[in-house]
Amino acid sequence: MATIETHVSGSVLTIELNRPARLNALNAALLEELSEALSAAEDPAVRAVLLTGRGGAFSAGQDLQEAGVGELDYQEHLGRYNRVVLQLRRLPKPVVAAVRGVAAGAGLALALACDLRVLGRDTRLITAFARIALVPDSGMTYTLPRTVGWGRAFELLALSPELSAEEAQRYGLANRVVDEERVFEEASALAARLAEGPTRVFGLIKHALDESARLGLEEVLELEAQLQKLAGEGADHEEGVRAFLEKRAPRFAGR
Ligand code: T3D
Repeated sequence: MATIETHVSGSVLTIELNRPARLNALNAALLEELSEALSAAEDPAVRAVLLTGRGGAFSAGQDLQEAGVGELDYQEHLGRYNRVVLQLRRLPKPVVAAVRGVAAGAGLALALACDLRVLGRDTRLITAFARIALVPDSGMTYTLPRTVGWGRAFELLALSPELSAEEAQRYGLANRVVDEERVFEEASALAARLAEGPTRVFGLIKHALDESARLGLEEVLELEAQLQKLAGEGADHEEGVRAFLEKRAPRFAGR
């Protein structure tokens, strides 16, 4: 693929945005290839995904130099973004974002659609949309207020400050902050650790969290009961309990 690089190490699929000269700005070709790579992540042999950007940035969002921006067919244009956001959220396995340098606009939205984010100490997060008089898209009005709260979300979206990694961590947007040169290593280690976990249950947890955002308490309790039945019937649950009783570390198969 021209704009995306992928490689598999163990059960971790790494997907790298590969347009470093433009800070991995997103264009139609990249979004198509990203979608293809995320489809490949559905392979049961893949138990965690690492999303990163080549060079000094995660992604500067929509490629503003791409021919046609401003006269786009928005249905088709945003359809490409929406598809990858839904793929990230619906993938029943954890996705870790390794965010170096800067994540802006839809680039930040992609990072927010991942399950965990590792940032470098010098990484900047910028919602960016309002800077060019656009409303947020790619799910940012869903993910951002649910992470940072309503009041902060409006400020970040309207004033679009450069948020430092330290602030991002305080706001709950970063799970880990490490030295810039250790971001990939730390995120890879996290993905590898998750890939040894109960993958199917991670998928159920992800589903439960996403659904809880739109359900009332009674419905959440009902959903938890349904998901617990599925988890309880899984081979990993049996292995987890057996390992506990035998006083050893569990060996989860992801089922
Ligand atoms: O209409 C729609 O498309 C709807 C969908 C919208 C989705 C969105 O994502 S909207 C938001 C789009 N993104 C932005 O507005 C961010 C634009 N970029 C910046 O503000 C800055 O570049 C950064 C704050 C991200 C980084 O600043 P800095 O100083 O570290 O780097 P730089 O010098 O500005 O950029 C380096 C190069 O990357 C530069 O190219 P050059 O001059 O060296 O040839 C710059 O033009 C290029 N670049 C950076 N961002 C983009 C980009 N090229 C195309 N598109 C970009 N988004």
